[in-house]
Amino acid sequence: MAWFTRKTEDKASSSAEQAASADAANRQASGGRLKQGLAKTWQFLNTDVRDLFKDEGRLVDEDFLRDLYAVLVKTDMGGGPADRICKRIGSDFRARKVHMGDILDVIKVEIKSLIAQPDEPLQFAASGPTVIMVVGVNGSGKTTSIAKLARRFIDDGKRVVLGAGDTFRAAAVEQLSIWAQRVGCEIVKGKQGGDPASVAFSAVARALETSADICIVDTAGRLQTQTNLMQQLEKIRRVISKQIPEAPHETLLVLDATAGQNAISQARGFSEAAGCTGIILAKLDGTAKGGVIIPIRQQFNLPVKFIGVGEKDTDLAIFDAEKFAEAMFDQSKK
Ligand SMILES: Nc1nc2c(ncn2[C@@H]2O[C@H](COP(=O)(O)OP(=O)(O)O)[C@@H](O)[C@H]2O)c(=O)[nH]1
Ligand SMILES: [Mg+2]
Repeated sequence: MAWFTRKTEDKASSSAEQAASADAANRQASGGRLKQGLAKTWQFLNTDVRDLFKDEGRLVDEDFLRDLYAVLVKTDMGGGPADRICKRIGSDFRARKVHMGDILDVIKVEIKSLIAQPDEPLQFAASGPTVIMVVGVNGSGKTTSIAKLARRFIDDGKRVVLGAGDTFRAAAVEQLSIWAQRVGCEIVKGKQGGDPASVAFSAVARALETSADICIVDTAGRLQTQTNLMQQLEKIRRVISKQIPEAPHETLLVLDATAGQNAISQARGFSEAAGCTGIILAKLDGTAKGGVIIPIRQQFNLPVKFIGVGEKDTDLAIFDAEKFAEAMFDQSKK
């Protein structure tokens, strides 16, 4: 799967071949990154699910289902989904002796269906710069995710301009500047405490002026009040669309996977007000509660586009529901 769609003329076949092999390499690397992101969740599940079984298998009865439920909810998947999985296992296997593999196969199928989503590549502008706005609470991983996205685009031969729209915190502009230098892209900054909408405006203007492919706008995660923040995000959107009517083409909400259920209440605040088009689930590598993806997919009508699996600029993977469910329970497969 190409990780983005844009209608362009066909390339010469040699470059198409190159692209295909780069894509294959990327897929393989992204399988590795997914495992890296889910290693803690897998370690937890592998130990606790294994403990439910004896060598000769275990009888599926009320006791077993209660134990299994307790393990599943610890991944933060929520009571509803854990109950659904246990009911399915009860109805498929009740009064039979089962081995771990039998149960895992069913759990994986259920999880896949709980988190399934249509293939949702990023939307790119048909022509001119694509503008991506990144929102989320302080510390969720916005600035780092922007660096990762920029790195991905640059590796893909695109030219990127960043807008340091989190003018609320001095360190935020500095942090993004360091990343811009590291990944090799231009950055547009304003004064600390200045108007973030004017930074966003200048960043988009710069992208237009230099015919850049992508403009990514960072935003504040916290202001004096939530209302102020939402108004500010609204204003940023307005000034962006003044220059490019369809922009921002994507508004990505960054959620902190280690925040567990809190990530969900964070999402609620932003997803309505900020006009989000997708989610980046950051810091998956830092938690054994990777099951949080389930309520995130269930409770928001937003596709998960990327997952963050570490602090480096290469630690970003495209979200793939099927591979995600596999990697939660099995780290040996590609
Ligand atoms: N382990 C890990 N740490 C991350 C990830 N994404 C961000 N972080 C760290 O989380 C902290 C906050 O990230 P930052 O991008 O500054 O968040 P922001 O306030 O939303 O911009 C930093 O220390 C990052 O290095 C990730 O995917 N995995
Ligand atoms: Mg930041």
